[in-house]
Amino acid sequence: MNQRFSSYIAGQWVEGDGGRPNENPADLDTPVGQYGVIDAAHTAQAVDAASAAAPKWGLSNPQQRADILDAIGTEILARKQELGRLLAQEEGKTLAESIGEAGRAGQIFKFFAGEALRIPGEKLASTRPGVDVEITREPVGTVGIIAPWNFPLAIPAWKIAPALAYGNTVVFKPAEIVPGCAWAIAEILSRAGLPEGVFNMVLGSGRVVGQAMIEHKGLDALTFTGSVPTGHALLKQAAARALKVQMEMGGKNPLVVLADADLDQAVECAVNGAYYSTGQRCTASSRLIVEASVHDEFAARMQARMAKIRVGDPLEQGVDIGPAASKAQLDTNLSYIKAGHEDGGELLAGGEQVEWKTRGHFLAPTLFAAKPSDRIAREEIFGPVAALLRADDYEHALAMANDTEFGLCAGICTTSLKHASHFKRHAQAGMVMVNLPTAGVDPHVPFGGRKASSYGPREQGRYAVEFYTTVKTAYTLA
Ligand code: TXE
Repeated sequence: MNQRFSSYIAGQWVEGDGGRPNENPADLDTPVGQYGVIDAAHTAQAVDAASAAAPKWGLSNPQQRADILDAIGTEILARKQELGRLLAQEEGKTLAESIGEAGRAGQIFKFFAGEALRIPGEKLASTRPGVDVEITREPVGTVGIIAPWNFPLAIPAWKIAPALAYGNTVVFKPAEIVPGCAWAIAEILSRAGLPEGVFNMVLGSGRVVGQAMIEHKGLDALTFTGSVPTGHALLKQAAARALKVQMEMGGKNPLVVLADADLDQAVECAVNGAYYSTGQRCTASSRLIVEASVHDEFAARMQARMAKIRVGDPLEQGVDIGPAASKAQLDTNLSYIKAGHEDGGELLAGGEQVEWKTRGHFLAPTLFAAKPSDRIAREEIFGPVAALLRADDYEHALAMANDTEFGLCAGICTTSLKHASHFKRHAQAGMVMVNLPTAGVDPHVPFGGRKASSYGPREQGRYAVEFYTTVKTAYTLA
């Protein structure tokens, strides 16, 4: 395949400037396609088009919105193999994971098709005689979506679908290295019956296109998923102009393994959570906190299990882990492996690049026995590199789990109801997993974290209504 991916603005395809290669991180000599980037002026046109379409779309019949979203979901589900293949080639996730993600994107559109018909409201008696009070929800207006590369179908889906369901218009900016998936989504939406300007997709850099979007006065709200530094920079700009924002940023998620855990199950949770999707999940388990009495046994079982993990081309059968999504991400991973050694960690597995038939960003899944103060145990890496930490007992493990600037997800493997219940209550995270990998969530319930991981209302499920609508309180004297 060597396709050219372009932007979609006001119902038209806009080629943009230059043919930038869209790399396949598993085969650098065979790009997936090319894409053109647009400039600030084109971005402004996209926000103008979305603003112009917002009043009418905001008052559209919810059945119309439901039907459109349902049809989009149906098409994505019917084409999940093909879309999954594109995702695997462009981002490097294994084909099975990529098809799963495409399926999830389809389900999310279907979920929000239903939600379009269930926009909640309340009617209360007033404190004044004869007065009724109604609380209704209305669209925010024009929503800017800035998305990362690690879930190039699912994250756009969980932002675009609720935005449209609740009557907002959209300008969607994907990450630079995944234009193909963004184009595929836009292509499906372009045929779904949305009025002109309701959905726009803009390809280009964060610095030019992302900035032009945020600075445009027509934008009413911004939803962002990405790194902490970018998120915080955007938060300041949003605050300066009182823009409604929702931010999903990093994680440094702990998986606690207690002495009473089923160790085979704990190893599977750790391998899945730390290494699947090449560790490129904000919910990845990057700190494995193990009770001292089973620490060495757990380490040995991890080494044995990790020796069986196959790294390679995500399209090939039997491959468990694909490449890092980009050279920049691979370099980050390698720099943290160096930091792991420098800080005195003991390398238990991996630590080096992997040769494959094609040139790609392949890295062996890596495990260090580390200290809680080591950089690999404190900073988000976003690659297949995890730190194994020793805890004296449950209380110590819980304290270590919470000793982080992040608070997205926390997991525990235990057969103790007492410890599981205590952990669910005391883990300082937006999501908690018991005997499950920290990564892997349902699409119909809230997703998000605390502390530096998230800002603003939760995403997904019925809680998405908080961000994508604004509340109106109306008083009537009958
Ligand atoms: O993120 P960025 P990148 C972390 C992870 C990864 C690192 C870098 O640690 O290694 O971030 O990834 C847009 N104005 N996560 O560079 O820069 C950008 O174009 C407006 C964790 O991809 O935050 C892209 O669309 N927009 C995270 C989006 O922001 C700007 C998932 C994210 O890019 C912009 C992804 C600007 N000035 C990365 N600068 C998670 N935990 O889920 C950039 N962008």
